[in-house]
Amino acid sequence: MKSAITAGGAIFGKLKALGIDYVFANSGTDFPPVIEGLVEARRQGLDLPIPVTVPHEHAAVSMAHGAWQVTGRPQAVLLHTNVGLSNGATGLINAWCDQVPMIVMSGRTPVTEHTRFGARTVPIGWGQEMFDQEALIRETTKWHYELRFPEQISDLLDRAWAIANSTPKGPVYLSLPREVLCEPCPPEGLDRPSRIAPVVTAPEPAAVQRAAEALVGAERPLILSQRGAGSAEGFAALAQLCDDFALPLSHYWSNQIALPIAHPMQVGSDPAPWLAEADVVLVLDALAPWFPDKVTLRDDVTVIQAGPDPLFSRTPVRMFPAAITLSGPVDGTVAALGAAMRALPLDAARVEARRTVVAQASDAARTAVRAQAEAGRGAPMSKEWVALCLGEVVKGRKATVFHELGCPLQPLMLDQPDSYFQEPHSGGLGWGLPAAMGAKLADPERLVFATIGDGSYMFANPTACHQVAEAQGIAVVTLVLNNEEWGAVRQSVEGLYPDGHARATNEVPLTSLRPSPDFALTAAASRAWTKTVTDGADLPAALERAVEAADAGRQALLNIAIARVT
Ligand SMILES: Cc1ncc(C[n+]2csc(CCOP(=O)(O)OP(=O)(O)O)c2C)c(N)n1
Ligand SMILES: [Mg+2]
Repeated sequence: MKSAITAGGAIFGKLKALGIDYVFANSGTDFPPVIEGLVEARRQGLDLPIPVTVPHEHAAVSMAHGAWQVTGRPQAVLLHTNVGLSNGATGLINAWCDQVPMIVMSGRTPVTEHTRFGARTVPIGWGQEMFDQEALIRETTKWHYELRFPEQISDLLDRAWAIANSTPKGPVYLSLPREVLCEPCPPEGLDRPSRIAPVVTAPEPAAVQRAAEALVGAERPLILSQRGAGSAEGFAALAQLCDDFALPLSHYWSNQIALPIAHPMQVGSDPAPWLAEADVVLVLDALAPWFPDKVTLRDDVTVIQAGPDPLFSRTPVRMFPAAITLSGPVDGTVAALGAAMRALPLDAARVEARRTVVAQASDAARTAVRAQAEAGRGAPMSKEWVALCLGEVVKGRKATVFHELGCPLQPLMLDQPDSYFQEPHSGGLGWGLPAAMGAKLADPERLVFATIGDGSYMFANPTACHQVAEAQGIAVVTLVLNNEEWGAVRQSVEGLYPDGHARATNEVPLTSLRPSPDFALTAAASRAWTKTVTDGADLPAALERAVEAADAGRQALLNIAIARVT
């Protein structure tokens, strides 16, 4: 890059130099220097990220989220002033909760009323002004700032990128006043990667040693994992660790897998019976590792908490004990723990005895999961049956299943580290479909499914999503698990008031989504391949056809009739 360029375009060049492939954008009157600058940058022959027009901001942020999950490459989002940012704020709550790095920017309405180039030209210039626009996302970003001068672009984005990628990772935000975007930006620094290296933390060696001694000496150890093993290497290392030391692992409310579901040490989604007897519990990147209202641990239990932010310091109330705390990315911690544990003397007989017990329980749990899933094969069918069928279809393929009130984890029987992503524990619905789309866009060879409830599908702004999928050739397969209600809300009412008034009614108020729209028509409006499936017996064939459509490059949607759970 030799000559100055409009600041709005300079940002794109710098983002590419930082390794960003996509800018998910939803534009407005703050964008003229961005759009003009983008074309100027193209004409200068600069290497630029691909700008993707996304007609809803929640979808834009969620696409960046999903793209990062399958590639490990952070992406950027560019929104319109305060109004675009507030529409994207739920996506940021999700990215924050899941520790997903991304650079989010939004315009700032012009601060000048006349004379200066870029000053206010329409009434929204006044209407969108805020005293503190950053307040909208302050709690859900690691760093936030406003661009004051065009020559700051390179250095500020270096800093933003490095902070987003530091342990624990997370989103950052930069607001972009229109007058600054209109100014020429000097070329220095715009074409080089960040001069600032991200911080990667590692657990204290003494703490690793104590944790290793506790785990090797344990009679009844247990691992609870919610957010996977950190990387493919971490996944393999954790499987080896569980194998070598016969360590049972439970996927309690997990939104990624840490161990293949068929692994003999994978004991399912309910840790309660294991927790009650455990003498050492390794909590591996788990925000809410058990249900304190229902679970009583042994008095002499040693709880080890490990993860990028093992005490989840930005969560106000979280009192789970931590006798030993291991701070750092999960893969590094697993490697360090493994090395320390293998250096210690081992009671091999005890490990082998435990292996037999755990493997039997693991096997029995899988058999029960399968039987329950098969029993849900009717018309309408269960979510578990859909999961079982989907698991068969993806076997042997490079595939990822996104879940938002969708296919439950256990019957899917997945075995790859990046094969499953569930909505973050923040639960800002509308994430599943666009996250799956972001993943498919960033890794088109991958077979990608969005398995989502009918409520979640509507939260996703489906018309916007299908429009983007068609425009960008994103051949994602959407499975709408349609029970014609917000089942989770109804079940929550019935859980809190099991003998209550609401439960006694035929239709619990504020939870019904009847009459259900014909979602196949919503997707067909953007020329998706679609089918409605009402009988479980027809599902395997329908899934095969949907996958064929996706393999041929066309988005597909199955609207699947799901039985209400009582
Ligand atoms: C943005 C947002 N609004 C509301 C909620 C509250 N909520 C949690 S689960 C749920 C219902 C989900 O319905 P659906 O996707 O159809 O799944 P189901 O429970 O019926 O299987 C709602 C509304 C939320 N989590 N996020
Ligand atoms: Mg539903």
